[in-house]
Amino acid sequence: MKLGTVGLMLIAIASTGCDALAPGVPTDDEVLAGTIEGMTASQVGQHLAGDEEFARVLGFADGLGPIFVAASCEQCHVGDAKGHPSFNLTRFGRDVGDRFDPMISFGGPQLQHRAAPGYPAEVVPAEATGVTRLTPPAVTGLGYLDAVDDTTLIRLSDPDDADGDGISGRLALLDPSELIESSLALEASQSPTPGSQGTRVDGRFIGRFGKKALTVNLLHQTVGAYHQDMGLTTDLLTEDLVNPLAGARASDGVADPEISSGVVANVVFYLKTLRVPPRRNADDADVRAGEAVFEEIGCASCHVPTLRTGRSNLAVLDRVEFHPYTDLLLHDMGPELDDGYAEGGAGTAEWRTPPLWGVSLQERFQGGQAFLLHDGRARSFEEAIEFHGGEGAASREGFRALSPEDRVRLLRFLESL
Ligand code: HEC
Ligand code: HEC
Ligand SMILES: [Ca+2]
Ligand SMILES: [Ca+2]
Ligand SMILES: [Ca+2]
Repeated sequence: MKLGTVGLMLIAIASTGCDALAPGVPTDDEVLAGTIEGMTASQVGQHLAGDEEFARVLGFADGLGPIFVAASCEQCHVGDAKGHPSFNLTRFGRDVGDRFDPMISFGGPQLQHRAAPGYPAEVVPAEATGVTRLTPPAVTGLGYLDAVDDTTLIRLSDPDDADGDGISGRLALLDPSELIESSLALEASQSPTPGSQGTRVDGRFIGRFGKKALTVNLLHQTVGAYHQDMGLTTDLLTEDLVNPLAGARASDGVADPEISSGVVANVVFYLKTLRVPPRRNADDADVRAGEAVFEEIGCASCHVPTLRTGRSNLAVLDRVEFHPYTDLLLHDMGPELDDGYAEGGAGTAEWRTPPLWGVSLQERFQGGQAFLLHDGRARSFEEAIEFHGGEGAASREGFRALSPEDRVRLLRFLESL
């Protein structure tokens, strides 16, 4: 967990004297983790309780598995930051003409490549036509994104490109399921304005978290992570995940649910109340000029600089303006980023715009080298921009056409995020 990393560094400094402070030690505005300011003492208490669960390493006696990917949230989301590609999740499926088949009978769509002793782990079947690898995203600032009203997302979307700018952000529309409806109902029961989330569009629900916007809120995302990434059951997903190719349904012998609703609530609260990654040098002249370039060449059409939350039962998240640099919508990014894998409301080339806040703080947590885009394939901002095809192609052309000075300014701006 965050205190772990920073704490160890501080111990190292204390034992070697102040000279060690020079390089490598993050200052407060470089550390991602931390609480939103202005919370009550009891809210900070719940945040810390959730932090502990987020970091907790679970074992087979706790219900880990029988098949799983990692043993704690924090193993993938180290320091609440973007993770290293060695912790990528793998998902697969196949194109069967009229639709994309998630290959449930082969253990799809998500690969669990680890298993309890004596139990068979999964492998990607040869029949899969689409395989995608997903790098763990940072989890900071997500409470703000969770608190945005559906109506804001509906207003931002432009599926038919009515304004003719070549960009047609789409809502990720998810077919109703018991899991989605219970996740929405549970959250709505705590909200002052039930209905700010859970709007039905053509009978379907709006996805907002995950790289293809597969989940409707942080509760849905959290129970899904426990289940799919760790093999842990909860009140909302009560049946253990098994390898369908393992023959008879083996149980892990641990009573379900393995994770209590109290723990889930604390983890969700933790995610909701992680602060926004701090900016650096935001008032620098080049950085400001770079932000203007970012808008001029159309980056800001998808990486929307400013959003506002709706009503929230948490005062710190109630109707506040914030700067995520995302529209939370799906965009067709062209063949450049098409892994042949579709899920939820998103096609194979579609990805939800990732927030850019904190984007330049991540490499420290990824082993000193940045791994950008959904699978970590880009090692620099320039490389990431070069992969922008489809709806992103016009802004890529805009980037290529920049004068050397403006290009540097744009990069300075990204480095300030
Ligand atoms: C094996 C690695 C791994 C583990 C373990 C894991 N995650 Fe994740 N997490 C990911 C990846 C990869 C994604 C992107 C998934 C997607 O796009 O659907 C993700 C996505 C998320 C998101 C959505 C972020 C966003 O911006 O949309 C949240 C929130 C999250 N995880 C929380 C958790 C919590 C809470 C746990 C523990 C219960 C957990 N994760 C366990 C790898 C992991
Ligand atoms: C059409 C919408 C759109 C436009 C326009 C756009 N982006 Fe993106 N951007 C995305 C999407 C979607 C992704 C995620 C793609 C993926 O993960 O494969 C992304 C990813 C990125 C990333 C990597 C983020 C990360 O966490 O890995 C950076 C950096 C970035 N964009 C910067 C820019 C810049 C700079 C511009 C303008 C030159 C721009 N984008 C224009 C949609 C857009
Ligand atoms: Ca289990
Ligand atoms: Ca599986
Ligand atoms: Ca069990």
